[in-house]
Formats: sequence, structure tokens, C-alpha cells
Amino acid sequence: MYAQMIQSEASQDDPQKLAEFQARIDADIKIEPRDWMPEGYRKTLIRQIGQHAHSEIVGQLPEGNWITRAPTLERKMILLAKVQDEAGHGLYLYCAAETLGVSRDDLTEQLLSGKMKYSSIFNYPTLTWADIGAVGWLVDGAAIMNQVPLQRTSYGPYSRAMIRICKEESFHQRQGFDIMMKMAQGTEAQRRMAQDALNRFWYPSLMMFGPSDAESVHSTQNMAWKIKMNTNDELRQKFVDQTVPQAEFLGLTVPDENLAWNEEKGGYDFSEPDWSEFFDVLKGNGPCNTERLEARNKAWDDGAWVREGLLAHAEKKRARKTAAE
Ligand code: FAQ
Repeated sequence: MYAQMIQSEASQDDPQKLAEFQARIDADIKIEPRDWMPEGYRKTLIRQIGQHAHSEIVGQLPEGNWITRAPTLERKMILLAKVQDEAGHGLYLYCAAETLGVSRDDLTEQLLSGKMKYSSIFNYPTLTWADIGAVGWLVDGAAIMNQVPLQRTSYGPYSRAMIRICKEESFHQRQGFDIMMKMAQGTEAQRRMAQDALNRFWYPSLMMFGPSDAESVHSTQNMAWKIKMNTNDELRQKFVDQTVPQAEFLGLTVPDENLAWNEEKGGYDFSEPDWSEFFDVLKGNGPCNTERLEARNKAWDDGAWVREGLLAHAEKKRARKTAAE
């Protein structure tokens, strides 16, 4: 509880402290766990890092679904390694959140009870092997677009976790693109599966960047605090500009009739996702929300004996140490 230990409530309104804090942010000096920080900064970081960690953990489920059905031993090994990487990312991020005075158990409890969010994208199903290509290419592609700037985020532990995570995510994106290449250059049926995966994952991937800037609740304050480095729409535009030529290279069609290069802005014009669908998924009504939470709750319940065993072992060790003293 570092942050809570050193911050009195009265100091929260101290204009000098607030000004000094903002000056550090403006000078690109990282904020570390023991530094003074406004309560709002701490809370929004716990929210964002916690949601990010949960996304990595829940994000294992759509791909985990295909580990036993990967088409070759090599593909199975690659997918297994990728899913394990996502678990690792979740753990770094829970550790980063813990430095802000929240416990991992608290965060887990809030995920399992549906109080805390995770990325909307993981509420969509992976129906075919091509979907695993689309997840790596588009979902990891969108994740990287968002996370590369976060390497410069103002909170030290989050920024350092991002540096490590981004290295692994770029490998994930390439393996997804490689699957898409094989499918797009394969038989007619494989090419159709690749196109179908792109059709279904395109708009949910655009939604990953969050609502439009006009609807975003946290962007203005979080950009001033350099928790967020870009707006949701800026990153969405960059993602479209990067991904459309990749789809063309694959010989696939982005499912958007309004997609057109705009010379003046130096980027593509494109259709907005269906935002009512996005907010519906956030409310718990996506195709897989119930299934995802049930799977995480089951994993938690099935692991009770491990936690009990570890606690009993720790208690035994503590008792032995006390007896020896
Ligand atoms: N899904 O005011 P804003 C990955 C919520 S990692 C669900 O714009 P903010 C790796 C938002 O929380 C993917 N909820 O919010 C992987 C807020 O609600 P609240 C995760 C969303 O925070 C790949 C409300 O809407 N990445 O994929 C979403 O400023 C493959 C208003 O929105 C991160 O978490 C959404 N898509 O901006 C794993 C990156 N968008 O909390 C496995 C870090 C918005 O007030 C396989 N996070 N909301 O109730 C961020 O950069 C930001 O939090 C944003 C949202 C950009 C996601």
C-alpha cells in the first residue's frame, strides 16, 4: 500500500503538490510507486492497468480454444507459446497495478464478479483456424499500436512492463500474419476462411481503441497526465493506415465500402464501427461475455486447492520459524 501509506488526504488538494506533480509529468520524469500522486491519477491507473491485465488473462481463452486443434505440431507449439506469453503479460501488469496499493486478489475478484472490464474484443468467438490468424494479425496488431506509445507512459512500472510486452506482441502479430498468408495463398476454401475471419474481426478490432474521442470519458485528463499518449481516434486511424496495405498484400478485402485513401489527410477514410454493438458488449451482451466469465470463474474455483496448499505450507513454515526463534 505504498501510495496510500505516504499520502495524507489533506495533501490531495494542495495546489503546490499538484503543480509539482504536473511539472514532473511535463518534464517526462517518471512517477514511481513511492512518489506523491493525486488520488485520481492512482485510481485511473489501477483501472487502466487492471483492465489491461484482465484483457491479457481473458485473451487467452479465444486462442486457447484452438491449441488442441492447431493444424500442425509446429503451429501448436507456436500457439501454446503465444498463449503462455499472454499469461505472462497479465502477471507483469498485475504486479504493476499492485505497486499502486491494490492487491491482485482484489482485482481478480472484481474481474470474476463482472465489476471490472476487459477488452471488448475477447467477447467474440474464434470459429475457424483462420480466426487465430486474424487474432494475431489484427488483435495483436491493434494491441501493439496502442501499447508502443504506452512504453513512454508516465508511471514507471507500467512503462517498463510495456517495453517487455511490446517485444513479445510484435512476434505475435507476425505469427498471425504468417497464418493469414498461408490461408490466403492456400486452397479456395482456405482463402474464403481467411476472408471470413477478416470480415468478422475487422470492426471488433477497430473497437479495441475505445469509443470515439467525442465519447471518451478519460482521454483528456489521462493525456494531460501522460497515462495515455494518444487519443482513441488517432490510434484507430494509424491502425487502419497500417493494416489496409497488409490486407491488400494478402489479396483480401477490408469489409468497408467507404474505405478510400484521402490524399489531403494522408490516411484512409473509413467507416466507424457500430458503436451501439460496442456499448452492448461492454454491458455484458456480446456473443461470449457469459462464457468468458464462466471460464475464468471455473479456473479460479478449480485452483482453490493450490491456493489452500500454498497458504498451509506458508503457515507451516512460519510456525517452524517462530518455534526456532
Ligand atoms: N473494451 O474513456 P475511454 C491485448 C471503456 S491487450 C472494453 O476512452 P480509456 C493483448 C473504458 O474502460 C488489449 N472497454 O477509456 C492480447 C471506459 O470505461 P470505464 C487491452 C473499453 O481508458 C492480444 C469507457 O469504455 N489493451 O489485446 C474499451 O481512456 C491477443 C470509456 O472509454 C489495453 O487495455 C474496450 N475496447 O481508453 C491478448 C491497453 N475501450 O473504465 C490476447 C491499455 C474503452 O470508465 C490475445 N488501455 N473501454 O468503466 C488503454 O489504452 C485504454 O484503457 C483504452 C480505453 C484505449 C482501451
